[in-house]
Amino acid sequence: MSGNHTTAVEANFDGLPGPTHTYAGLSYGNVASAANARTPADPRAAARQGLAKMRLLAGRGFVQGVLPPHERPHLPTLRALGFTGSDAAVLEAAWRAHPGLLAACASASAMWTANAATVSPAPDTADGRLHLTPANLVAMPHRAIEAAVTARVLRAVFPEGNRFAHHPPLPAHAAFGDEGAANHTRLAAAHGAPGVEFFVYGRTAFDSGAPAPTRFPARQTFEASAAVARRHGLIPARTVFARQNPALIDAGAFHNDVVCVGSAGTLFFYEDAFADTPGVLDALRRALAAVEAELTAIAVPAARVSVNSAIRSYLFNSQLLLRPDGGLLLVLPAEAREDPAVRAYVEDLLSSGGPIREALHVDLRQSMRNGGGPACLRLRVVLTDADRAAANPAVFLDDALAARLEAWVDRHYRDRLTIDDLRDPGLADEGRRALDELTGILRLGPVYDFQQ
Ligand code: SUG
Repeated sequence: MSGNHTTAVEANFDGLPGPTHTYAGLSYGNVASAANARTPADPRAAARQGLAKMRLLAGRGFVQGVLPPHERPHLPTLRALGFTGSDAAVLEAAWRAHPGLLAACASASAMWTANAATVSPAPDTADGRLHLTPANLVAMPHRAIEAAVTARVLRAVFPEGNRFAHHPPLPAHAAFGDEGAANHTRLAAAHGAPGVEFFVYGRTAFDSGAPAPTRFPARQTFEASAAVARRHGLIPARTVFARQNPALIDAGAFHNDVVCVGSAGTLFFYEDAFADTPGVLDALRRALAAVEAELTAIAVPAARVSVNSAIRSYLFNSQLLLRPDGGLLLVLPAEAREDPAVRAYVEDLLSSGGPIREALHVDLRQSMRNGGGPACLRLRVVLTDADRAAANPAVFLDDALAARLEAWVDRHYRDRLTIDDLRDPGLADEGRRALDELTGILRLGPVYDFQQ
C-alpha cells in the first residue's frame, strides 16, 4: 500500500424505498421489472428491508448514509404534461390517458441510488475536490424525472464549496444517456489512495459502426461517460472506458453492475461482461500500475454460472466492502443462496484463498422484484476526513436514526399497493406529509417541489 494518501472511508448512501413503491413494468430490458409487472407491492416491507440492510452494515462498522425518496406521484410533471385542476382531477385524467403514464410519474425508482449520480472522490480529481454529476437517466421517463431533485438532495448532503463540486446532469438527450454509478467503478490500493476510475457504456452515439444490443436498449453512452470524466477532472492515464458486451445487455444486464462489481484492487465479473475482456483487464492493470496498485481479476466462468442464473440471482449486484483487516465482504441478495450453481460458486470463492473472504445474504425481495439488488440501492462516496466533517451529519445512520426511520416508515407507509391505487389523491397527500417530516429528520431543507 502506498504511503502518500490521506485517510478516507467509503460511505454507502442507500436510497430509502418510497411510499409509492409498485411493480409497474416500466423498465424494458430489466427482466425482473417485466416479470412482476402489475403484481401488488408492499412499500412498508420494501423500506423496512432497505433499512435492515443499512442497519446491518452500519452495525458492522461501515459508514452508512441514507438518501430520501422523491415526491411521488410527481404532480408537477403531470401538470407539465397538460393535466389541470385539483390533484384528484390531475391524477384521474392521467390515469385515463394511460395507467402507465401515471405509474411512470409515481414510481419510487429513486430508491436505486447507484443511478443517482457518478461520484469521483478527492484523490482522483485534478482540483482535489469530490465531484458529483447527477445522472440524467434519459432512457426511461420514470427515471428521467429524478435528476432535478437528486441534484438538490446531493447539494443538501455535500455542500458546494472547497470540498464538494456539483455539476448539472448531462444534456437530456439519448446521445448523452447517463445512468450514474451503476456503470462506474473505482479501484485503488486504499480508499484514500489515488485511484483508477472505470466507466462501462453500452453504446456509442457518434460511431454507428460499433456493435450495439439488438433486443434491449443500451442506456449508457460512451459520450456520457467521457463527458463525466472530463468534467470531474480525472487523470486520463488513470481512467479506463470499456464497452459492455451487447449480448449481455440483450440477456438483461441493463447496467454494468448487473454483471460486475469492484472494490479496492479487486474486480469481480462475469467472464463475458465486456466486449473485449482481455483488453479491459490490460488497460486496468496499466492504469493501476500508475498508482502502484495491482488488479485481482475474478472472472466467473459461464461453465459455472449461466447468464440466466447470474441475472436472476443478481450474484454480481452485490456490494463488495473492504473490511478493516483488508479482506473483502460480499453482500449478496438472498436470491443468490437459492440458485444452486451460484451458491456453490460462492462457497468455492470464499474458500479459494482470494481477497473475497466473507459473504452476507440480505433479504431485499421487494426491491429485487423490480431488478434492484444490494448494489443498486447504494451510492458509494469515498470521503476523506475533511469531506466527512463537511458533509451533512444528519444523514449518517446509527442505531438512533435507524429506529427513528423505522418508526417513520411504520407510521406513514401502506403495506399493499397496486398501480390502481396510484390515482388515489390520499396517497399523494400521505407521501407529502411523510417526506416533509423526513426532511426534518435528515435536516435537508426544502428539497421537494411541494416545499419550494
Ligand atoms: O432502472 N427498475 C430499475 C432498477 C434499477 C437497478 N439499478 C442498478 N442496476 N444499479 C431500473 O430498471 C422498475 C420499476 C417498475 O417497473 O415499476 C425499475 O425502474
